[in-house]
Amino acid sequence: MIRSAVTISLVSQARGGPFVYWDDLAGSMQRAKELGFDAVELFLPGPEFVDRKYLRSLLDELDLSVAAVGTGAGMVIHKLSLTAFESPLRDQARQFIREMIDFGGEFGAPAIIGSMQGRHTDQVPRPTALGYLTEALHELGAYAGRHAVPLIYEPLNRYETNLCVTMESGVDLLETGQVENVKLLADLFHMNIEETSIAHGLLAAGEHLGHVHFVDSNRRAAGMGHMSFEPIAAALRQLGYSGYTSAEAFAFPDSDTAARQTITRFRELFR
Ligand code: LER
Ligand code: MN
Repeated sequence: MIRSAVTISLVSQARGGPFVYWDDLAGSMQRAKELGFDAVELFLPGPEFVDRKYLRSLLDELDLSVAAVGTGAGMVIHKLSLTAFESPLRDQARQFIREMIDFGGEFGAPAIIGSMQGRHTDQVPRPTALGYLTEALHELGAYAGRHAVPLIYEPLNRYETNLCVTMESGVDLLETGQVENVKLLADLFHMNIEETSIAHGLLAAGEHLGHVHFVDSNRRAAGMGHMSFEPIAAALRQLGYSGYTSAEAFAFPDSDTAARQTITRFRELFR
């Protein structure tokens, strides 16, 4: 069964970004529960930012799960990247991600590599960057396996990376590199920019699909843009997808309205 999740960001440097709830962890989790979400996806400044016992107690009390944890703060705050020219920055990026894998793993949640993939540049040509990325996915995928969770890799749109921007290129990266225990994240916003057809993109991801960012064409909550969700839901059903569709969307016009709109559209499509 497909499960619902909603994002919570505690990263002040990412203000204005596509996260539904902000700042107040306990209050946001309470609202997620009241609205009927199964889980929360957490975007944190780092692995030590939230006390693990406190988070465990909130999850138990509210009967919520953690769908995934983001690692983008490594880029936003520390300017780290798995494909940086300077090798210490690449090493620190891996270390940051390992620590986020450990954090998420404690809650049965995978870590997501999105913006931490970086991009190829004049200094780091495409084959070199793809080599760094593949090597990192090998190591970090195996590392995630210690917690019995996958690692999640997210193709982004062309304005955020020039490495993999479609599901097909993500599949190619994983298969050519023989990378194990790494799944793909299908972010419908990025796909709306890059894919010929979002449904075909999902089907191309196939068994590699591990997570979905559920959002409309304009990055507002599902139902507040011009995305055709029926073919998307049909493709997910055809795949037998049983992971999360997680609302990574702007808090527009406000967090509760975006969350309520998301869960309403989720129920229409998947329940
Ligand atoms: C992260 O999930 C994402 O989609 C990126 O656009 C954030 O930079
Ligand atoms: Mn995303």
